[in-house]
Amino acid sequence: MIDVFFTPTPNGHKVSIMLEEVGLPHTLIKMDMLAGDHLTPEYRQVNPNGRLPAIVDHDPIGGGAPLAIMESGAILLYLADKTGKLLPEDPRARSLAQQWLMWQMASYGPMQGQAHHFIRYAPEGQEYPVERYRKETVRLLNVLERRLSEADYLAGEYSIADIAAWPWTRAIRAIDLDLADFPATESWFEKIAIRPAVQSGTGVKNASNLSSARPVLTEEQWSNLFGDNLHESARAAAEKAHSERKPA
Ligand SMILES: N[C@@H](CCC(=O)N[C@@H](CS)C(=O)NCC(=O)O)C(=O)O
Repeated sequence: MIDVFFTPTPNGHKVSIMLEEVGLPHTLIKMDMLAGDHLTPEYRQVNPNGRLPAIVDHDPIGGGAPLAIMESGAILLYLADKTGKLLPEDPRARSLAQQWLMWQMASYGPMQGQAHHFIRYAPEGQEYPVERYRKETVRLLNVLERRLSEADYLAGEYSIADIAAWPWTRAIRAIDLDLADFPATESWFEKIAIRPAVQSGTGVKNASNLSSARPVLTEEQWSNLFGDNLHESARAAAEKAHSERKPA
């Protein structure tokens, strides 16, 4: 059994979709980020970075004690390893899957994540970062569009690279971008959206239904997501670990 520390965001959906695709039994532990569930010392034992998602595999590859894994890309690689599914065997296709997975983890997710922050959460009127991150997201969508114009899937066949990029492509609607401007990406998106594992992993039949409303947060919720509570939890964890360090 695998515990999934889960929130229904693009990074969370990568893992819930993957687990449905490979058919591994799992328990979703719903974490309320607004309430600061991710800031506790207990959760930091699972994910030292204090972010979501993370998993704990109680029956890990190689046996032994339960294994905690952070970072959605590392989780996808681990689950592919564990099941022998969705990471091609062929060395070229395997490398392509890894390349596009790293591209999503290093660029497509983080740049778009910043666009979401400045468009939907930061104080309004900050034109430069809004323009910078929305344009960077459009650039990355053009990179995706080029690739998907020459191949049906990112690695040639459906793989963890598509599972990583799909939820972030779904999210562009919330920053007022239109998938219709990227036709090859749109047809790839629709093809994946009707997969049963994607529908059960996201809990929705219509992947296009994604709100772009600007959330209204209390001060406490803001602090848990972006402010002092978030930063203090990381500082306190480092201080505690330092004070418990054994002399060399
Ligand atoms: N690179 C990480 C990013 C994780 C991440 O930033 N997750 C967001 C939710 S999608 C989060 O935990 N936000 C809470 C916070 O920033 O404190 C991954 O792919 O797992």
